[in-house]
Amino acid sequence: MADREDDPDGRTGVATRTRTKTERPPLYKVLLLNDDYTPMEFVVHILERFFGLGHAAAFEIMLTVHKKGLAVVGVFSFEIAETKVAQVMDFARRHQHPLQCTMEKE
Ligand code: TYC
Repeated sequence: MADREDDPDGRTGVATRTRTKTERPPLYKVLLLNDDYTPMEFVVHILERFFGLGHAAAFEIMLTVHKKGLAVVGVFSFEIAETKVAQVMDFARRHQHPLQCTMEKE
């Protein structure tokens, strides 16, 4: 390996060190944003349907978004968060509501 034409000085090689620390995958917050047009019941329905929240919890989060401008709806792995955001955005668009949902690394 050390005398190959593409490695005349033998400075490259295969890393063999074993990593013993297990890194946990990063988590992502899914955020719901307020707007002036999406009906409150529609937002509650979205929270029940895509986030598995009960009616009371869904209503409470919807009200927090309405009053504060945004709220964290849940924390997920990248792929799950991405799927939730896509489901919400798609459902809102299909019903012609301007509801916005985004994700942010925790
Ligand atoms: N502000 C909206 C209204 O008064 C309700 C609303 C709540 C919209 C939460 C978006 O993410 C949202 N109809």
